[in-house]
Amino acid sequence: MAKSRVLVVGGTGYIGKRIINASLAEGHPTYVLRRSEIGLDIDKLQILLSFKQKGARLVDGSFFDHRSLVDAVKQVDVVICTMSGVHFRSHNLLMQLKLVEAIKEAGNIKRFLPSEFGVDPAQMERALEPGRVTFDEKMTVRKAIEAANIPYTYISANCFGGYFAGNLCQMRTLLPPKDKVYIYGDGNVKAIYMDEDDVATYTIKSIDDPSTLNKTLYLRPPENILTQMQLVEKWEKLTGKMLEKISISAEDFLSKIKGADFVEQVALGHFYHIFYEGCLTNFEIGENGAEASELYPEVRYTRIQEYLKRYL
Ligand code: NDP
Ligand code: GO6
Repeated sequence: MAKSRVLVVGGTGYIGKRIINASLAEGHPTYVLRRSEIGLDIDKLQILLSFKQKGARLVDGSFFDHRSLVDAVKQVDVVICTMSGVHFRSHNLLMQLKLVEAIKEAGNIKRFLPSEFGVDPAQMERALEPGRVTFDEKMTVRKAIEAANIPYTYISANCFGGYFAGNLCQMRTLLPPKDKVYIYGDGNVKAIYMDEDDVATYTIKSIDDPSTLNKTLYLRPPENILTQMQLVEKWEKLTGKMLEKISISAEDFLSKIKGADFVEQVALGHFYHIFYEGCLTNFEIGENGAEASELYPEVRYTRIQEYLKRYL
């Protein structure tokens, strides 16, 4: 079977870059949207040019030019969107509705992967304000995809290591703490940590796979399902140094939402659901889901122990 042609929208971003690399590595003809809005963003342009050097094809287009999106989509078989969530107070994710419209009109797309890559929004009907905006927007996009009968796969990637593991789940820093570590409650709720390159590898594996058609692919590699205490222990073993542990009650944690800026309010809600409620692990994968490390056992996923070594 010929390798499907892949278009990545949002390719210069954190997870998008890795998806382009994984797509090229798997031998897919890989196309990247070059948005006309990038203007003088020289770093973005250089990243795009570096993709071209590695064999990707750049396609000019804009979310404000419907025709350009339709033309871009017509050149490929699979579209992967990796647009950002909420870094500022803008409804970025809803921009994807324009992409859904273009895919619907083009009519040729065999698989669409919208920008998901985190908590499964379908589990988050009772999520806190304002963090729930990310889940609500992802659900709005899902509804549009399904109403248009576009074949899809949703990737639930759980916690990117860079935001959650390297910092031992501390907020407002991406580095491991040196002396004391804040523990959410008793630190015994299970979360799931992912190397970002593995997120990209599993994502690309899924695009031509009939068993992920119209399903959610959960990334739950068994050895990376850990409580916060287990994660901290792994770091302590690596460094040979014990950290002072300070437990934060759920109540104290929630009280921080008031007065925080918007991005922090969103993040506080997300951290609450993950580390107090256990929203990543408190449900079984059902009929409409599949688990990545079971489907693709040939992928040698990065153990969090190895991931943490980068921070030594
Ligand atoms: P980034 O913030 O890195 O942004 C990705 C891309 O979004 C940018 O490169 C840009 O595309 C595009 N973009 C941003 N603003 C606009 C706009 N106004 N119009 C059009 N395009 C825009 O995204 P991430 O990689 O961090 O996030 C991707 C997904 O992953 C999101 O759904 C997010 O919720 C999820 N996520 C999950 C995490 C986890 O721990 N599981 C952690 C972080 C994110 P271009 O390249 O064209 O300029
Ligand atoms: C990552 C962040 C970390 C924000 C998800 C502020 C969507 C998801 C796990 O954008 O709000 O400290 O699932 O001080 O479905 C942000 C968000 C993380 C990054 C969470 C995310 C995770 C988005 C912070 C901080 C480390």
